[in-house]
Amino acid sequence: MKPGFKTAIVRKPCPEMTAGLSSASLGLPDYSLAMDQHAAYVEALQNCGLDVKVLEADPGFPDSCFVEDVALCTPHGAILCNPGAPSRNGEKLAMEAVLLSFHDQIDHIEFPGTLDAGDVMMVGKHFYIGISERTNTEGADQLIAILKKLGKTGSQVLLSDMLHLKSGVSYLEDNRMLVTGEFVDHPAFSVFDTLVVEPEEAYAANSLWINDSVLVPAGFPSTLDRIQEAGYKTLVLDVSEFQKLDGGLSCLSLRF
Ligand code: CIR
Repeated sequence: MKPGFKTAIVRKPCPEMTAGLSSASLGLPDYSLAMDQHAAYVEALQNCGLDVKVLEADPGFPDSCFVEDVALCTPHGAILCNPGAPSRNGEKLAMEAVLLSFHDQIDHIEFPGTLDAGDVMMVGKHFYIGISERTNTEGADQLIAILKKLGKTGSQVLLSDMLHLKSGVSYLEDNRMLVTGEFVDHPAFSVFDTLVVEPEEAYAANSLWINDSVLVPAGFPSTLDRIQEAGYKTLVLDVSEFQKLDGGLSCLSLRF
């Protein structure tokens, strides 16, 4: 069954985002343009029928607009992650309070486990968990135990190149998945119909299904064509300033 999201949580970028983590070599983000792009992103989520809770910018954490990494929201409960980058770990404190405004209780990933939810991809009741520089096997094992309690399952996928699992694979529902790089022909995803994203457009593998629409980053025409040919309604969004920090469309929100 498709998830049918009702709510999203986002956090505005802060001027300090120029000090965010990056491996992209695309230059520093322009804060003012990032704010405009973020506002357009919020509007797109609203156009997909979501009620969007917009959190104020947190200048103490340059990467804090990438809320996806800090929590995992499932249809049956929320989990506070333990982000693997030291400069981002403290983002979880503010997010805990936000999650508790939606849930009576939440679960936690704790040291020595680390887990960024950018490494977690939900496919119905099953969750694929990337083992990356941010997410370790202890974190993944803790998450699998929590998921079991919630009536769900999880499995681990070892990453070699990507920052996060969802940097290279996105589930578009209906058994269909966008894949690029190390995930093309990956045995973990062999049961899915895959739409392969060419290496030149690898960033667009992080496109985002929301309630039968797919948000696609601007500037990746062949991936856009492929998604449209598969029958999806698409919304194209320019997120260039977040790409400069290795962040994509999924990273900018929590959806549940
Ligand atoms: C980071 O390196 O943590 C941020 N600059 C980008 C996070 C992107 N998040 C994601 O892929 N889920």
